[in-house]
Amino acid sequence: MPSKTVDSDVAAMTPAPQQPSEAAAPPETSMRTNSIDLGEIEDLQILNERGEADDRLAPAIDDDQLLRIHRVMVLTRKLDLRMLAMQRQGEMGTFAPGLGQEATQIGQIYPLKTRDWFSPSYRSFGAQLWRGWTIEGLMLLWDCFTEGFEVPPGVNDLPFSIVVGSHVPMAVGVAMAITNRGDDAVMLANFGDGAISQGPVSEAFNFAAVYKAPVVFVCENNGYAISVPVERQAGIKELARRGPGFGIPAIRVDGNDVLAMIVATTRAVERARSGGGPTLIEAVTYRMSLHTTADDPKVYRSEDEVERWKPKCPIARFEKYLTGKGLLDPDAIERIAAECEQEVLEARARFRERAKPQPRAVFDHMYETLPPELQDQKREYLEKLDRKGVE
Ligand SMILES: Cc1ncc(C[n+]2csc(CCOP(=O)(O)OP(=O)(O)O)c2C)c(N)n1
Ligand SMILES: [Mg+2]
Repeated sequence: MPSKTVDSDVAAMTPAPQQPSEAAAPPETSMRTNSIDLGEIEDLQILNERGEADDRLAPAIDDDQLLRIHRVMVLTRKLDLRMLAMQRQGEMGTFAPGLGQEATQIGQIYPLKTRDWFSPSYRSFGAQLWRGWTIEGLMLLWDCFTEGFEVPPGVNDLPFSIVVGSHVPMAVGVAMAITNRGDDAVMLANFGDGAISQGPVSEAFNFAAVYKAPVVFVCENNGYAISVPVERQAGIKELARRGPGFGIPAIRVDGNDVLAMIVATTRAVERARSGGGPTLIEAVTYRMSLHTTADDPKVYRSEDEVERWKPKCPIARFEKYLTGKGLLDPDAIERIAAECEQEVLEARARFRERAKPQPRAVFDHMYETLPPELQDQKREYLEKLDRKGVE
């Protein structure tokens, strides 16, 4: 790589070269430098904040599908806001809102076929809705009922893990198995800007590159890993740059632009399906809400920063675009929002029917055969419930 400048500290630390003989004069380019030319990385935006599309780049999607994409984005937001309210009212467990990441979610999942695989992080219920998870199932999941974690029949998704980044090597393993079986499917795994610093994610990148696994990595860069801003997470501004060092082509996408997400992911899925191996997509977005309901972001980020992201709202932007195409108008936008709200409330009623605490089941799901010390604890615990008359 050609050197551009020589950093003075590095020059000072570099041992003085031995006096060269005339014949063995070192070529100038052998001088050590820490000035690294990182090269270009592709950036993709199709819809600007005014909802105007770059027609040369916009994907050909028919009107029904565009409206379906919009509806699921709105449904995702309604579910998000409702679960937050339920948590605040004591009706929901700790949960991780995805407010502001709806385009990243629906855009990445749209190009997948039913036979493809999806390995999500915990902040992925928008994509899960698209894949066929039910709203009440997701409510059960976040309220810690084990049946909520059951993958719906016919859906090729893996359950998520809270251990940050731990699912990514497994996703690559599934992708390698797809190749070994000669199947025509791809795996898409998503994870956060914090997860990309985890060792297993680098190991997963390496395996995927070496074995040309049919996998798409989507790094949802929402600016924060709990309270750690991305600037303190990585020494590079563009996390997409992590890809090329492993031999993985990468692209940086406006994650609040659903069309750009669809185009980038479609390209990556096609590459994976045709034997071209993995792609890394960095989706640049923003976590508008809390890390989880156990978090208060006011203690580590400014209100101004959040305000600056509001005009980039992925739903408002897509609505402007669809309005410009004559597919939506203010009445339709209001009607769809009301229908989605109603859908969530009806699902909440079904959730309430099923969300019955099962105190007698607390020892049931960890071991097939309980170790002796836990058998003792279970007996004591059940006796206590009997004494208290708890069913
Ligand atoms: C291995 C591990 N370390 C720490 C945690 C605690 N933790 C939970 S979420 C999180 C931040 C992850 O940030 P990021 O990957 O950016 O995803 P985001 O939450 O922003 O979607 C951390 C540190 C964990 N769950 N697992
Ligand atoms: Mg993050």
